[in-house]
Amino acid sequence: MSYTYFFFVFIFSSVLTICAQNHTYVYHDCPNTTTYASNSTYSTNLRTVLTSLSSRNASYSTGFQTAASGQAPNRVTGLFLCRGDLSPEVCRSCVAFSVNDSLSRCPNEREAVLYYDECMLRYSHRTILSTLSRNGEAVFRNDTMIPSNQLERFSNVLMSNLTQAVTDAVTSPRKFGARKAKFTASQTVYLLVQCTPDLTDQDCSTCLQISFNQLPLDKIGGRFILPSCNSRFETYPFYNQTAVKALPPPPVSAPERPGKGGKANVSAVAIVVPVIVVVLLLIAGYCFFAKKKKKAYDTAPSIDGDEISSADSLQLDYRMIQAATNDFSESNNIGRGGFGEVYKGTFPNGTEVAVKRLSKSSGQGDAEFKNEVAVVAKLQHRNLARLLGFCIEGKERILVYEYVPNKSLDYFLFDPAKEGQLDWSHRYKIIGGIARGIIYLHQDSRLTIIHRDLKASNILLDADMNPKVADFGMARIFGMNQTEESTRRIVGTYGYMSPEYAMRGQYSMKSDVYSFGVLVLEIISGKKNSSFFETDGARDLVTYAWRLWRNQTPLDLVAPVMRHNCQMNKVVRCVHIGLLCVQEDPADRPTLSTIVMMLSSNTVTLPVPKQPKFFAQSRPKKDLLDSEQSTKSNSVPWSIDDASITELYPR
Ligand SMILES: *[C@@H]1O[C@H](CO)[C@@H](O)[C@H](O)[C@H]1NC(C)=O
Ligand SMILES: *[C@@H]1O[C@H](CO)[C@@H](O)[C@H](O)[C@H]1NC(C)=O
Ligand SMILES: *[C@@H]1O[C@H](CO)[C@@H](O)[C@H](O)[C@H]1NC(C)=O
Ligand SMILES: *[C@@H]1O[C@H](CO)[C@@H](O)[C@H](O)[C@H]1NC(C)=O
Ligand SMILES: *[C@@H]1O[C@H](CO)[C@@H](O)[C@H](O)[C@H]1NC(C)=O
Ligand SMILES: *[C@@H]1O[C@H](CO)[C@@H](O)[C@H](O)[C@H]1NC(C)=O
Ligand SMILES: *[C@@H]1O[C@H](CO)[C@@H](O)[C@H](O)[C@H]1NC(C)=O
Ligand SMILES: CC(=O)N[C@H]1CO[C@H](CO)[C@@H](O)[C@@H]1O
Repeated sequence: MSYTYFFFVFIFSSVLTICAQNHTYVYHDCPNTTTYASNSTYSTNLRTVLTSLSSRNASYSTGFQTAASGQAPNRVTGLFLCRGDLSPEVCRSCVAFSVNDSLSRCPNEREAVLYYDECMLRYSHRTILSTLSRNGEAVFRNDTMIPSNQLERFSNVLMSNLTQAVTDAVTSPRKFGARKAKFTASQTVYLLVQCTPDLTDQDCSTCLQISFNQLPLDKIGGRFILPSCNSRFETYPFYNQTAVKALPPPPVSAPERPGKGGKANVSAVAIVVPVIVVVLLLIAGYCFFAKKKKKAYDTAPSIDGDEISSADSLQLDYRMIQAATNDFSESNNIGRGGFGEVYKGTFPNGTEVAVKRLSKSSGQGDAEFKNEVAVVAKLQHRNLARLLGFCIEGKERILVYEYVPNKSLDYFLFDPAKEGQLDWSHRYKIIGGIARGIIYLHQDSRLTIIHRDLKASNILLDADMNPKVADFGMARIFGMNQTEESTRRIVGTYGYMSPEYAMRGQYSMKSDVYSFGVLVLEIISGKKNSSFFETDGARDLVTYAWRLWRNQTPLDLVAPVMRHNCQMNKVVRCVHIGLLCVQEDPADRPTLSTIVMMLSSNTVTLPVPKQPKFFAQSRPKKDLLDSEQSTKSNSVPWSIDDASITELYPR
């Protein structure tokens, strides 16, 4: 043994350590609900598992390794999975990095999953092998949209090639598939799917279906990660294409052979030293090269931490909410919505929230409730009120939203003392913002959420009077069937409901368009559709607006408070759009993306509106969840020129 050997090993490992930096962290999940004590058996077992996973003999060449230690209840099972295209060296370096990283990110949690661009590390006290798991899943999207003229081609190419990649993965020993596909002459999309190889083909396939169904196919990049599988696509090469072509890779012998210094002696220094120099140069070159290359394919999307949401991380403590709302005190009550009372809450760190205490039982179990909340919490858009978390305490269910300071649109619009605060530019901005929020619900989120209860009191205004649509996704949270296009449970508010929804329970994106149309007319006129005082023989705002339109005096609709201070051509265009939205036949109503186009361009020619239809109801009624009988028997369809109904009721 010579000092040369130690010198060599020292230098070599320091270089390797430098090389081992920079594995791109993506996300981790380690619920602090189950923890271990630092001196416990569990802690010892976990160390054993982590040491074994990062030991020299773990199988970095297959990219997957499991390890277990101890007896239940202190048994620890762990595993790592490296991205299928990586060399054993990169895999090993990522695993070493993640093991080290786990100690600081998840210092005493019994189970954890940590994701990096190059690998995933996972451990648990449960049986995790050969089991499809969704605990700790997350979605990431690039904010940049695919241009709409390429959207169809893009999603078709992506979908068909993803399906093919899933088949490749399921049938391959490494459970890995990667492809690239051109979607225009010059643009290519790269996609990758992978399961942990312990899954059965069936589970792998199921998991990847879950994963790729959540991918945002209208964005230029995205990924969906689960402990059992993941999928990702980008419009730049983020994996090593050469390596993918060469799969399955030949088993590679353990790296770091040069340290065979056992036989070295002083006389060998003359040979060893130049070798060291050469090797160091090679390593340095490799590091340099690898870093450069990394730039080429690893300009990974900067992951927006805000996009992460998983059911567990959203669950809040009941006592904390009680404290924040002063035990739901009357003075904290800031309103009541269709689904319960809303309270203002303030957490100890000063964060203000709106706490909605659900009044109606949701008819589904805790697990489904949690899942749906997690889904709805993932819907994030500038023009949507953000769902921050939830709480379950016995039968009580609570939703926690971001607090929006300026109350809701109705509070300004219909109050003579406040309507002056909304000038034309505010109102125009609000109309556009609502439309963009709903487009996101309808198409951009990949979920197709139909709001079903759009109304002025569901449009919150932030400090700059930007609108935020609230109360979306409630049908999901309440466990209503999302696939049926017709429902017996009507959630909605008279005055805003489309005729086909109010009468037959048929809803579609076009029923939201109808409600949007009513909102636009309300925003321009400052009058409430459902408590409209008879003007010129019209009994509701929709009819009134139509009469003015027919008489070619649409500007008479404009709220007096801003009549002398608005852009007339835009106002007329908005009235026109509003009337197109409230057409009786859903097919005659434009989609929201068309509406946004109509709003933003003065050159798009709008169709001529026909006489709209408004549906009035013969008995005062608030929100209608669970009131199917009353909607069927007590309400009558009402054509606007039908004089048989003489009264209208406020909602
Ligand atoms: C879990 O973490 C949250 C936030 O970091 C903290 O407020 C809560 O007290 C923790 N719970 C436990 C049981 O440690
Ligand atoms: C671990 O246990 C030893 C004795 O068993 C004790 O002295 C030490 O303080 C413990 N350390 C921690 C961090 O609890
Ligand atoms: C590595 O080898 C040691 C000794 O042969 C063995 O105890 C350990 O379980 C091995 N680790 C793995 C991950 O195979
Ligand atoms: C392990 O993590 C600590 C910080 O948590 C860091 O200082 C150290 O360099 C890391 N070691 C390796 C080998 O990455
Ligand atoms: C994949 O993408 C290409 C375009 O590059 C397309 O022609 C092909 O149909 C897609 N589907 C499959 C299964 O390869
Ligand atoms: C890509 O893979 C090939 C073949 O495995 C390898 O020679 C090359 O170094 C890899 N490139 C990078 C940047 O890792
Ligand atoms: C989106 O993708 C582009 C290019 O593909 C990349 O430069 C950017 O960092 C990505 N942004 C996010 C937020 O992922
Ligand atoms: C993203 C990242 O972790 N970058 C680090 C890569 O490593 C160098 C040093 O090796 C750091 O300075 C960077 O911050």
